[in-house]
Amino acid sequence: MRAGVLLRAFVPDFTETLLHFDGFGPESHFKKSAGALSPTATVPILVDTDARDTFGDPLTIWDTLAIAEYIAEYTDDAVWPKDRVMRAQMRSLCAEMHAGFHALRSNCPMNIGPDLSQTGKIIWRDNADVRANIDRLVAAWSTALSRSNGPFLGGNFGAVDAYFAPVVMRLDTYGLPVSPEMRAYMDRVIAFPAVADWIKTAIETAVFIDFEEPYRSSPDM
Ligand SMILES: N[C@@H](CCC(=O)N[C@@H](CS)C(=O)NCC(=O)O)C(=O)O
Repeated sequence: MRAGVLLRAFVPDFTETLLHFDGFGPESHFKKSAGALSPTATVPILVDTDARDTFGDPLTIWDTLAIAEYIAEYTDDAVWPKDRVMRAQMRSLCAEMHAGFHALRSNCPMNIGPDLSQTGKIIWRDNADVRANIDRLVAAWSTALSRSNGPFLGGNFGAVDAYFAPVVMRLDTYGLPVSPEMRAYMDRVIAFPAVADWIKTAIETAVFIDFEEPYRSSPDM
């Protein structure tokens, strides 16, 4: 989602290819397709067909943070705040999200579309680590919004908001308790055109994958 949102927000011309998660084993279509493009066989993968690597092959970038930085350089746009101090703070938040919030990410796998608020109530009740992750989000977002004056964490929509978009989706899908200030930020992220378009594509192309959906037995529930 993060790379897809960044491309939609900042790159006028790109093609998106969806690799369905049919499995993560070496024989899966996903692993074979991703492995043909990237040394880690994970997504996202950005291929810049206009740029060549040292072997003359199209340039491939296989990590979200590296993709965000590449888009920032390539577009010379406001992927990061112009202010150096603010830029360092937004980069810190991105790194924190990239490497942290494990309880929220593992207990609440991102799922666009279904209402999993009943599941969210049980997760909230039983999982102190998830509650601690959300406490940290309250502090992080509130501090960033008051420093930048909003409407997004670093002022204008940027890499840090794309980074937190999957977190916003988890809080929303699982109906986890958030402050009014967080809810207002979440609504602004969800309504931002690049995010709204990514969500629309996700819903249109959704396939039910049981091993990715621990809380549903079918697409209808
Ligand atoms: N460091 C990478 C992690 C990428 C990653 O783990 N992607 C997941 C999907 S969100 C994946 O491809 N998983 C397949 C697997 O682990 O085999 C990034 O954030 O870009």
